Amino acid sequence: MTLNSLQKVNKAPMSEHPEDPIYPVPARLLDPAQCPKPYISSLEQYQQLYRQSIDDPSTFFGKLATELLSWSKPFHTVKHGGLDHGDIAWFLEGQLNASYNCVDRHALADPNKIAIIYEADEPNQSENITYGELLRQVSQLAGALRARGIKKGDTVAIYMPMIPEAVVALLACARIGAMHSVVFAGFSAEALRDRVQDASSRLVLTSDQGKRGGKTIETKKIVDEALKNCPSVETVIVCQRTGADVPMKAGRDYWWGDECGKRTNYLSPEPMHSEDPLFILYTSGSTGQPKGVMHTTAGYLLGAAATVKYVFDYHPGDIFACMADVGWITGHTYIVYGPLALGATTVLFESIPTYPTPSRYWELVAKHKVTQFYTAPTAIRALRRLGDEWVEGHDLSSLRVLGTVGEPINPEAWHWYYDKVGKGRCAVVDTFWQTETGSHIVTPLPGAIPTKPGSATLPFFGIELAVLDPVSGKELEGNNVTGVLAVKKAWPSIARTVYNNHQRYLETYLKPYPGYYFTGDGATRDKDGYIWIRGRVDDVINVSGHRLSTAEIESALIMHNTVAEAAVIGANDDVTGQCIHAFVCLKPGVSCHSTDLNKELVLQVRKVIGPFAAPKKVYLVEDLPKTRSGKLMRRILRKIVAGESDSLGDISTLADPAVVATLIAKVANS
Ligand code: 6R9
Repeated sequence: MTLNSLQKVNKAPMSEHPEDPIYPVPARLLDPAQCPKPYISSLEQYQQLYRQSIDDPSTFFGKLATELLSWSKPFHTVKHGGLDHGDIAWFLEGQLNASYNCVDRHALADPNKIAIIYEADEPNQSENITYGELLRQVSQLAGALRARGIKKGDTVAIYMPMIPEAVVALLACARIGAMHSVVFAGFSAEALRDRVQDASSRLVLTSDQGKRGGKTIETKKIVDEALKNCPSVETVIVCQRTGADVPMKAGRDYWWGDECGKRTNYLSPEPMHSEDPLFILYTSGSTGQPKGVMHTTAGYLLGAAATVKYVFDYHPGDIFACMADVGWITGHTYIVYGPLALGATTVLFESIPTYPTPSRYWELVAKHKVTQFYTAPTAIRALRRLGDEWVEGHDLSSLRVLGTVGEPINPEAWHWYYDKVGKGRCAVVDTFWQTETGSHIVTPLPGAIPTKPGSATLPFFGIELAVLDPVSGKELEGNNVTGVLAVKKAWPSIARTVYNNHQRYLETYLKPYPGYYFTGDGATRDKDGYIWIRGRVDDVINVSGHRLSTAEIESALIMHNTVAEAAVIGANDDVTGQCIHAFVCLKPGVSCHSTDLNKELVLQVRKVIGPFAAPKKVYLVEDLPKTRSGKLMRRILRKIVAGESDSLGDISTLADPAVVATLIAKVANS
């Protein structure tokens, strides 16, 4: 892996309000007349428990796993292995089933309790699904999967819109011990194909179409296109979202309703070992090839449940609303597994924050009396821009905890969230974590940890952080240090491997700094020991909280028949955090002045990866800045786009330093 860490760790203070006070825990949260008592209600209590979790993880997590999860066979050994050898294992002899934990035990206790509030694309179409109903639906689909030959250890791809059946799909796989591999339904046919092939998925769960923000998405058509080249797929089960007439391939495609209708309403869950895989989820890294990050059953589920309990301070009766898509890790952990493991009511939101108006989120909160609300800074920034009038006049008094995730939150957006949405009465939790960490690793606890706008604050239980010098790998002790963020010991929900490529797991996460888990993010530990995440130090771009690799976008561009070479960088963007700028060199003889070609290249990326990866700007250029050994210097492009051409640093190693002036002119004129 090549790390540009030194240049990329942004040492400038993040907060534009250095005089900002520390925000104490809102008094309302600690007032028993107004709110349930937070599980962790003082900084001292957090510190004491945190110490225990680090000094004696076996006792701490052994107790938590017994309290929060139901086991069909108890574990005896809490932890084994670690970061040195990449042989991490937790709760070794134990057996449990994730769908039992997320459905059965709550359905048995109270079948009428609402598990899912489905807030459909059109606001008047919401629907409630009880735990009893969820158990029937999960059992039926699990039975249908089995009847189609899916067994423990097989992979099932899920490419679905945000409808209740998507949640049922994850849980049905978990019920029979099949690994799910959810592919975000914004990915293109080609991206879906690559992920289906990599995981050798045997069956695909999908829908006829999708609905989002009033638009129709041709989900099944995309699946058909993808499956032209996926010999491992024997069966496709299609759920009806719109009832559209979609082509069904005889002998391969079956209707969800027909398949489930034939099955019994109860199917017993497959007992799974703690370390049996639960799912794979693809994420972008430094190379063009996405990684199938694999999570196992017990540790992941414990991380999910424990963070919903402590970070969101979930209490029985709360209504939990995470606005992410189930296609990303945030949806897996905080729409499905975490809330359902605790028997919560979870909101499944099919639409977008601005449909039909920018009040949609706040109408949803008022309508369902949401207590915990979780979204991304990009949504907060976009809504803030549209004006306060959209948030005013809605009854948001049910809210206690406001979460953010996906990228650093700038203080302006934090303040708006805290003041306008939370009315100063709610805790804002800026939760830092990753697909690979499974659940939050640096985050405030609402009743205990005072916050600073823009800081993810302090580590969650069991997370021993280190800020490392990016070059020497030495740990930077004490406060007021900036480097790369790493974790010193394995915790229950850390990913165990990259599907079919353990070597890549070791090389990406454990070998860059031996003995540590490397996050790929830069971070500062400030004078009070608070963590400020500085963004990725590898070639990953974060657009609206979506992780994209420069290499992946570049290879999509190069597939276009006019393109000789491409270099992609992340530039700052007021709404999406970062956006993509692409520098493209055309093949000899291709004219570089066509605006149509610009559009075509953007379309090319949409087609190969998906609309969310589309470059905001494409520059057609004669040459790219390269070293004499041919290494692309993206750093120079980043500086030029950021308007920092006067501080390009050493460009003497460039094969042709004259390229720089041409690029500066090109960017200035575009
Ligand atoms: C959960 C999720 C992970 C990357 C991560 C970092 C960025 C996530 C953040 C944050 C600053 C936060 N990130 N949360 N940066 N503050 N609170 O987003 O997973 O899609 O794997 O992305 O997102 O750069 O490394 P994933």
